[in-house]
Amino acid sequence: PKTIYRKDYTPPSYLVETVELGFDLDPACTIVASRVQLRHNPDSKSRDLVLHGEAIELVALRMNGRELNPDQYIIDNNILTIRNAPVNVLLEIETTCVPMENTTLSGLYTSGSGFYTQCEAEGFRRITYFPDRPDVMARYTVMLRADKQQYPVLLSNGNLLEEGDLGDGRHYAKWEDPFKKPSYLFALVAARLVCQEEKYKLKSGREVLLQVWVEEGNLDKTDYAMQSLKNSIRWDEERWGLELDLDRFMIVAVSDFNMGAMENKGLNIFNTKFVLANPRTATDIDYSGIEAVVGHEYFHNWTGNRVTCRDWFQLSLKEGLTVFRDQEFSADMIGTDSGRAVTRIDQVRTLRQAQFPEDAGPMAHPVRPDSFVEINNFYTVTVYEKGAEVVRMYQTLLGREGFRKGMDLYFERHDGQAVQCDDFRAAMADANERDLKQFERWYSQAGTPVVSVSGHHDGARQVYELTLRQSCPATPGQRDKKPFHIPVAVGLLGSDGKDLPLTLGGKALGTTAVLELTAAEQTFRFEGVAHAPVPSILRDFSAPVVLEYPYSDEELLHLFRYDSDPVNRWEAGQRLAMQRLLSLAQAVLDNKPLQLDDTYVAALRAVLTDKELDAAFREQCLILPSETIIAEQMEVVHPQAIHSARQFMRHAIGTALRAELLQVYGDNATPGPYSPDAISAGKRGLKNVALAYLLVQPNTEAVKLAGEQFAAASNMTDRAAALSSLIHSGADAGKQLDAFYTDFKGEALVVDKWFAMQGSAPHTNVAKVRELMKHPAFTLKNPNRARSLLFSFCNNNPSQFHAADGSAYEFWAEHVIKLDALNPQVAARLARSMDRWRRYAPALQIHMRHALEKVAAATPLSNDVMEVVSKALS
Ligand code: B3K
Ligand code: ZN
Repeated sequence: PKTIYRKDYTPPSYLVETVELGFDLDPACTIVASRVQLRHNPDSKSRDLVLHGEAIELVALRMNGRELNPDQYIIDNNILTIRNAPVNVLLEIETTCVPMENTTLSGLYTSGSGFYTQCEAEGFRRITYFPDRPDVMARYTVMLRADKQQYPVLLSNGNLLEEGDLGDGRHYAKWEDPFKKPSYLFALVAARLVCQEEKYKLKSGREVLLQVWVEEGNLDKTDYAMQSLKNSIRWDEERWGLELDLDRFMIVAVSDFNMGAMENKGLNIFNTKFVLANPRTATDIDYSGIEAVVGHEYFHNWTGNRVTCRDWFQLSLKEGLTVFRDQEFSADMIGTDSGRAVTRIDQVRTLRQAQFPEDAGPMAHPVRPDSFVEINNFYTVTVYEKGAEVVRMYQTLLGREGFRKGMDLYFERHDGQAVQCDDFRAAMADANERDLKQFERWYSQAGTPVVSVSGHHDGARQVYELTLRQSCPATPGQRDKKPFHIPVAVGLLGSDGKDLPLTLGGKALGTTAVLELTAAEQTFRFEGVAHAPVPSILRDFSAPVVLEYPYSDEELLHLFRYDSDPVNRWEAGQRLAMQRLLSLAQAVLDNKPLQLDDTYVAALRAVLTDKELDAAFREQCLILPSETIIAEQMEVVHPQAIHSARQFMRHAIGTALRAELLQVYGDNATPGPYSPDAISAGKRGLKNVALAYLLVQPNTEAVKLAGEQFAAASNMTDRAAALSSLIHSGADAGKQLDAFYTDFKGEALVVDKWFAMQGSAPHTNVAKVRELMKHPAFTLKNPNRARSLLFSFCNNNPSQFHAADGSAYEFWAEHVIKLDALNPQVAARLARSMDRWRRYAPALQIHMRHALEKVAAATPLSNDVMEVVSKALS
């Protein structure tokens, strides 16, 4: 496999003006006729016309009206080259492909009884020969022809120009996209679908048509997606002054899909998981996922589509920015400060659970990678979530207004262009007349920076000094790191728990100051501080770093009780818990008795019972760091010890706070019709986390409570939570599992939950997973189903996945290989489960290495999986 480097970028030799595509859709053989008008790019020295093509048959190729013989072009390694082409070229290309055999779900494929496409990153070349790179932007016209009975709905990007019958039982539809776009944003859908539609008035007064297309029978699950779409349109107008540029905007749900959704121009294609919801089938988390993803894809229309990426190394230009935008959207939809904080806490959790480990492992890469083998492996938490943190830091440094100015300038300069991360940074800097040169390191250096802080109080001079030191661990290919430009938001708490007014260099800064750490070490002197304060550092998680500060238990308890910054208040609780979890895990290893101190329990009790606090925030405070996050804190990882420690602690909390948990459980019922709003969802979340604490181990009272909740639940959130608590406790839940399956076997997304709950339950060992795979509803071919069982076992059930005999690693290897034959992108995701193998106890490492080597030796093996396992082994 070939490595592609960012430094090797060259501009395209030819630019495309217009593309006319004709499709004769047939699952067994689709004919694609393409007429492409190209012109030599004056920025390129080469006159070689380069087209990509993969897994397609070339039937005919004409240039400027003349048929080309096979000796007039070269096809090598999926690249078709016409040497020394004229300045103006009209290409007419005819190709065929086989959608029904396309299990990769990239390019044109069938799902159920319909046709769908996925072109990002390099799927368009699986449809026709084309310069399939994002810096080639063109206008598209698309003619679709298909059997009318089987495929009554024919959709593509932009506006519908005409449709009609062809006489032979087939019909056609002609679409035109008025906007230039890169090929990765092309889409078509031909299927038997129905839609919920609505006319929507933009602020300008223009009316647009909104549609959500689903399979018949799912029309009772489209309301929330439609509502989220309308909210997204409104929010983009209000917060950023960005208007929908098309007269029609469509969302299509498909059940076979590699990821969450895709922002094709005017025709977003979604995994059903992020469209379909009603109270009976979807949980609160599903609802908020729908809101976020509908928003995310819609926001791409400006950040990604109107302004796109020059090359795939710039992926975070659109993804980091668009994740930031969807995060802000979700936060604004809740509207309260504490609601915002809860969304922020969730983001911090994701970073620690997935991004920090990625940044510390064999696949570590900068937000803007320098090289890749397979670009699909770089749709990562680093590019997306760390990328969003990088965007957020601009806003923290420049303020909301300054950030908005930068955004405005970015669109003013680059609308209609394919640009680089540097262009975004330049817009931010220029609009604010700020030097953001050093900030570039957030794009070029991988790894999670560590900020170590020490405090010193000088009572006589009434000065409080904070000294900040930064460093960043080595990552593959990057040994030495230069200092980052890090915004560190800081507050100081007095002994009464109140924020002190902050003064730095004679300047009053309110109660939270954003310190700009740019050197390896810097000291900041706060004036007028009479008594030693407790510092609240990295408020609102102002930078994606690891913060080290030698907090005492007393200081953490103080912050956990009083910090006015809810994220740091939660963080103090997490630190208190982590210290205990790590000592407990050590005690397990040393065969020492386990104990949990009353101080911690009392602090938790105070938060749990504080009715001034939102239920959602209390819920967050109750959730202990995950086994994965704990593992990242250990020199040598012992998954079973971690599991035992965490279970012990949860059990101890559940026992000590039994009365309060029962009280909270009762107080947070949500009677009446279901609503996914944040207040109601927060109550259900708190109630269900209380139930889980009461049911760490099976006991008559809690089993009864969960059984009753399961039977009486009027919504999926409560029903799934009850069932999950039962299964996770190890109680006999056979009856409920059967009932759940029987009730929902017609709802694929609910069956996914049924598998996922079992896959992640600590009593589910690899033998049980193998047995579940024999269930008639299981299939590896559907990515959601494969993820529901395999990924939840391999990623969310560490104590079983890391079974001492290595049997689960063998299972992993076997299924990475099996999946790879069907769908390399999904297989490569599963391959990532082994990223951190070098940190495990030596006995486990031996088994892990074997499993990795087994995968690496398999033939054939996709570049996707090869890249992941070879980096893991190297
Ligand atoms: N842009 C797509 C992701 C495409 C993934 C290709 N392997 C979805 C999104 O980020 O909105
Ligand atoms: Zn995206």
